[in-house]
Amino acid sequence: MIYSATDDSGNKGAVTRTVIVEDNTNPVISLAGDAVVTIEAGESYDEQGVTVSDNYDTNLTVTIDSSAVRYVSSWELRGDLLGYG
Ligand SMILES: [Ca+2]
Repeated sequence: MIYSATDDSGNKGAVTRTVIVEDNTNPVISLAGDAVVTIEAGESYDEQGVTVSDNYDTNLTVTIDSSAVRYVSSWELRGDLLGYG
């Protein structure tokens, strides 16, 4: 922004202000549904999705990393319960 002033003799002074706009606020993402979902083996999984919002952006990109999906067999569950897992 440039601010300027002119006196009655036509002398002019000016000063500039630089405004830096930053977005340092992370988007807020929330699960729709429970954080832990248990399904029967062989059944399909219905993705419940997420809701996202941001302080500035409206065209947010949501990605899903399915590498965190873990199949737990009943044997593993038994092992966990018995302290072998
Ligand atoms: Ca933001």
